[in-house]
Parts: sequence; C-alpha cells; structure tokens
Amino acid sequence: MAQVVEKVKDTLLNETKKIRDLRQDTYDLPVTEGMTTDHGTAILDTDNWLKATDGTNPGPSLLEDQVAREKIMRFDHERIPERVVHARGTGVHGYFKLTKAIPEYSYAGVLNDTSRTTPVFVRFSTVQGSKGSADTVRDVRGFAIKFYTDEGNWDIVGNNIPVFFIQDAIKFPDIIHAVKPEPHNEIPQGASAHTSFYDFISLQPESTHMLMWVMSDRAIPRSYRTMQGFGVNTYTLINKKGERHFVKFHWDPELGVHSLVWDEAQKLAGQDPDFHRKDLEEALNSGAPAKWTFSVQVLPESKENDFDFDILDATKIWPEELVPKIPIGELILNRVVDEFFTEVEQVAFCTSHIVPGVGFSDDPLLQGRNFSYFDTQLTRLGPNWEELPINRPVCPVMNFNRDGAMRHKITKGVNYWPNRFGTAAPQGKKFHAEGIIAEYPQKIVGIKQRLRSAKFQEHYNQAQLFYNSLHPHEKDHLIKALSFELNKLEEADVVERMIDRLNHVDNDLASQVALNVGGEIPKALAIPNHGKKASGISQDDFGSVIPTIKSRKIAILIADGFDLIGYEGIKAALLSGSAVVGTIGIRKSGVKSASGKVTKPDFHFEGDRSTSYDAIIIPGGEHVKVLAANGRVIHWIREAFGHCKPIGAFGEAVDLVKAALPLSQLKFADDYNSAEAVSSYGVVTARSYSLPSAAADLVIKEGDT
Ligand code: HDE
Repeated sequence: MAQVVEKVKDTLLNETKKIRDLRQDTYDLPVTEGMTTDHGTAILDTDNWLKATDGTNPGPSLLEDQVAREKIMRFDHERIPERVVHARGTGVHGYFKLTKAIPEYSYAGVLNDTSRTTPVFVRFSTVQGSKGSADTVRDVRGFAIKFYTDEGNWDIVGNNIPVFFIQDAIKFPDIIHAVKPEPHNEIPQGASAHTSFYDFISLQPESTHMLMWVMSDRAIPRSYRTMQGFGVNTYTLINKKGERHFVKFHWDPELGVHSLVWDEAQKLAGQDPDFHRKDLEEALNSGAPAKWTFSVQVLPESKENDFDFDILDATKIWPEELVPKIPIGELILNRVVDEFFTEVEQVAFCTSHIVPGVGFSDDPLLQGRNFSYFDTQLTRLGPNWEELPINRPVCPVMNFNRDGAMRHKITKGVNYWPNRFGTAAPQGKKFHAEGIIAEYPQKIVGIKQRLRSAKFQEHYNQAQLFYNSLHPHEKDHLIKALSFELNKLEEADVVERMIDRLNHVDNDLASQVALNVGGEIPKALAIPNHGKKASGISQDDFGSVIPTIKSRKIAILIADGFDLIGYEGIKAALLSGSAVVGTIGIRKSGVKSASGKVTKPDFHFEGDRSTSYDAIIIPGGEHVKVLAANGRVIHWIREAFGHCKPIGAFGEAVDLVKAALPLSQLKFADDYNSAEAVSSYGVVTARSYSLPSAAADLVIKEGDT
C-alpha cells in the first residue's frame, strides 16, 4: 500500500504543467488494423518494392511505387542540421522551486512565488564534438535551462564553467573555428588538443583564465549530476520600484562536484561513449532525481565600478568573498524524455528569452548571444520553431506573427494591430497601472566606436587566482592536462607561445609543462603572481557536501566458489545506502557460490570495465583462486586503484588484492591479524564479515577524497 501511495505521489510530482502540455502531442502507437501511408491508406507490403516481373522473376523497380518512395523519401530527410556548437548532448524534464522570494531585486513571478512549481527542461552538452561524439571528452559542458513560467519562457543558457574564452561575441566564430576539427582533415573529434586551438589561445590573452578552467578537472566531470552550472553572463534584475541590480546565476549540485581522472575519461570515450547520458537516465529512472541549489550573486547598480575587474566581462568571476551567493531555489530533474528527437533535438534555447523582472546588461558577449541563438534556430528548425511542443510556453501566446514554413496553428480572426476589436493590445498600460517599469530606462551615452574599456584589457589576475586556489593534486592534474594537449601540437612556435602564456599565470606551471613537452623553460614569471586565492574554485570547496554513496555505482566481483553470505551482506549494505550495485562475474549465465546457489551476474569481466564504476568490492571464498588466475580481474583491480577508486576486499579476497597491488605503502587487514577493517590509500580490507555495512561506508568515504 505504502508503495502504491509513493507511486501516485511520484506520478503527480512528475506531472508538471509542461508535461501535461506535451501530452496533447504525445501518442502511443495507434491501434489500427495495420500499417498505413502518411496519407492514411493501407500498406499491403513494406518489404518488397513494386517491380516489373515476368510473373516469377523480378525485373526493375518501378518509380510508381508510392509506398516505397514515401518510405525512402521520409528517411532521406530525417536529419536536421546539428547544432553548430554543443551538438552532443541530452535533455531531461524537471521543475524549479523557489525557496526564498527576492522582491527586493526582481518582480518576476518565478522569483517571487514560493508556492509555484515551475516546469523546466534542461539540456547538458559538450561543445566541440559532433552529435555522435563521446560524452567524457575534455570540454566545457553546456547547462541550458528552459523555465516554462506562468509569464513566458525564461532560458538560462549556461555552462559548467563560470567564465568564457572571449569577451566580445564578435570573436565567437574565431574561437569555435579554432577549436573545432581542423578544416583540412576534420581532425580531431571531441578534443581541443590540436594546433589551431592553441594557435588561437596563444595569441588571445583574454582566453587565459578560461583555459585554466578547461584544463582543470572541471572539464572531465564524473556525471552531469556532479557539476555546477553558471549563467556566465551578467544579467540584471528589476524590482517593482524600477531599481536595477546586476546578477549572476549559479547551480550547485546536491551530490558535490566530482570529476573523472583523465585516463578514465579517455578510456570511457571508447568503452562507453554514452557514459554521461546513461548515468543521468539510469539515475532518474531508478527514482533518484538530480538536484541543484539555485543561487544569485547580486550587485546594485551603484557598485558597478567598485571592482578591479569589469563586472560585465565574461572572462571574470565575481569572487564569492566580494559578492556572496544567495541561495534562493532548487532545481530538480526527475523525468526522462519520451522521444529524443522531438524533445532533445528540437529544444531551442535563446539567451534573449527572459521574463519581465529580468533584464540584460551591456555584457558584450551576452549582447551578441542575444542575436545568435534566435538566428541559429531559424537554420535548425525554421521560423515557427517556438510552436514545437517542447518549445512552446505553458502560458497563452497572443500576437500577430503569422505564416512561414511549417506553421502549425490555425488562428481565426484579425492578424494586425490596432484592430477594431481591440484584440491583443500590447500590455504596457497594464504594467504601468500596476506601477511596474517593465523596461528599465537605461541611460545610453552614444559615441559609435569599436572599443573595450580599460578593465577589459587585464587578463591574468583571475587566471592566477584560479591556479592559486587549486589544491596540489588539482594543480598536478592541470599540469598533466596541459602537457597532454600541447604534446599534440605540430608547430613548435605555438608551444613556445603557450608556455609564455602559462608563464603569465605561474612559473612553476609553465616550467613543468615546458619540461614535459620539450619547450624552453622560462626563467622568471612574466608578471608577478599576486598570491591571492578565492573560495568556490577548488572542487574540494564542495567538501561540505557530506560524502555519500547515494547513486554511486559499485561493482562486486565474483567467480565460482564465492561466499554467498558475504556477497549478499555487502550487496544489501550498499543498496540500503542507495548505491547502484553491479555484480560482475566470470560468466553471465550463472556463477555458483560455495554453498551451491547460482547467481546471475549483470556483466561478465570482459563485458564491463572498472571505468564504469566508482568502487569495487570482492567478497571472500574459494573463488579468489579463479579470480587470481584471470588477467582481466587483475586489470580490474589495478585499473580501479590507478583511477583512485576505493577497493574493498573481504576474507580470502584480501590476498587477491594484495597480490594484484604489490605496493609497499599499502597496508592490508591481515598485516594486523585482526577482524578490524584496515583502510589504506582507499583500499579497505577486512578478514571478517561481521562489519560489511560499516566497511562499505568506510570504503566510500576514503575513496571520495
Ligand atoms: Fe552558445 N551557442 N554562444 N554559449 N551555447 C549555441 O545556439 C553563441 C556561449 C551555450 O543545449 C548555439 O541553439 C555565441 C557562452 C549552450 O541547445 C549558438 C556565443 C555560453 C548551448 C550559440 C556563445 C554558451 C549553446 C548553437 C558568444 C555559456 C547549447 C545551437 C557570444 C554561458 C544549447 C544553439 C542547447 C549553443 C552562440 C557563447 C552556452 C550558435 C555567439 C558564453 C549551453 O547560437
């Protein structure tokens, strides 16, 4: 009964206004007597093209066959242009709940009414690769949100990194041409490690700060669910009094910020190119919604010039020490799509889509984006793209825009304003009557020029701030990432320019990379390092999020002769902590325990790899003899250790792990001849089975570091 109540509650929860709206256009396959053409006539045969025959042997195919032509023609036109950037991605539904109204900053309904559930659709993506590229490549991740508010759609088209490569939108085609595959051979796919990208970066000092982020672990997230989101650009909020504040938007994941390690990311790109897509789908389908806290950083207009950086410069963060984050809401993603093309491929975001109470700023990147997104949808989807089910608002739409390719609605009545019926008057009067200044009367001083302000010319302060704020292991990863990338360059002078660029950030960084890639080691810093740090930059700053095994994937390895009680105890303990457990066996058809019971594993040792899991555990039993003789199992253990994953071993399996990891630093339970679990470099061993749940807990805490 309790389960039924939960189910009903869940169903209600997932039923946002937008899901109900989409239902009008969502069909089960109709129950008909059989197959029909698009114009509804019966199809007699869908396997044989109509042919001229001699009665026994088929001759040429006839063009006359409308059924065949329709089938082929529809297939020929199934694809639409992929997104020019962010082509690879996936999307899911959910909702936004405001937890703290902010009328002092904005009169937007979605930022004032805490009783509302605002439906959202979120699309996560990579930037460089095409639609079929791998999920785990080193890249920025898109984090685009469409809020279907009662006052119209609001899109925050953000990334998982809070800054960008360039300051002015006019440079966008250049940076994208540079990072996309080289024009002469379309290489590389899903990677920035090539000459043209670094040629551009080395000549574009404003990209230095962003480069630090992209070479950090941020660019290889463990999951979409474990990354932050940022609006990046500076927007504005307008309150009922007509006062304006500058604002930046932030999303902080409930599960903390976690990344893969580079070796793992590269392997996964081949072993499971859909790794992130699957992770999200599996979590949502198993009833584990993904959650983020929504925060704003707000600055009154009067403080616009109070900082040594320009607050409208998208290559700069607003350090949290200077402008604290105010948590005001929750984003919950809980529902996968019914059909990928009509929802994920056809969803279209526009930075220009804001709601009353939210405004733009003069951020030159944002201004250009406001043109580009709307424009690109015309190529992808045509002029009536906002009528598509996934894009249409849940509030009424009423204006006199008409016609164009693929118009869906049939609208009766007048199509112009003013009209004699007074239909659809602009709403300015209503806003004024309610005392609201809907469009902020910003004073503009006008001299036509192409320029950037003096503060836009400073490019290294925050690149240094970022690097200084990283913990030693994060710096190490960044140095290795840069060494990997620059290693792929074909031109030595691009390498030298890059080392010089890095030397504007940190001499040690530049020197170590130079040493690795064979460049000239710079003698002294190009400019002094200010030594300052900021919070919210290191991923470890999210350590306040209590480490949890919730939704973490843990593999249990077994072969014939495994200890059933141990196996079941470990499994139950992990499941009770809401982990996802995969049993990996010597064969999928069935593995026999010491007591004779047969368990069917989820995968065999060649069918999945340690890269797909966050931790591995091996129960005791005679099966360790079989496991020890299997090279792939040894590889599982060594690879998991190499990727800094927790490894748990019980009973006889302690010896197996000990033999697989012959490292003098590691301590194993049997060294102490005790029933207590021993935890050493993430390897947790226990001779006894009396504490599987405590040990499972310990395993994850250790490995989370
Ligand atoms: Fe985009 N960007 N962008 N971008 N962007 C697109 O719009 C553009 C920028 C971002 O899941 C395109 O619908 C310009 C910053 C995401 O559908 C295009 C500039 C940020 C997505 C476009 C930028 C983003 C896009 C291609 C420089 C983070 C995927 C397809 C001024 C705040 C949205 C499309 C989705 C997609 C233009 C820079 C994020 C061409 C001109 C900064 C998440 O319109």
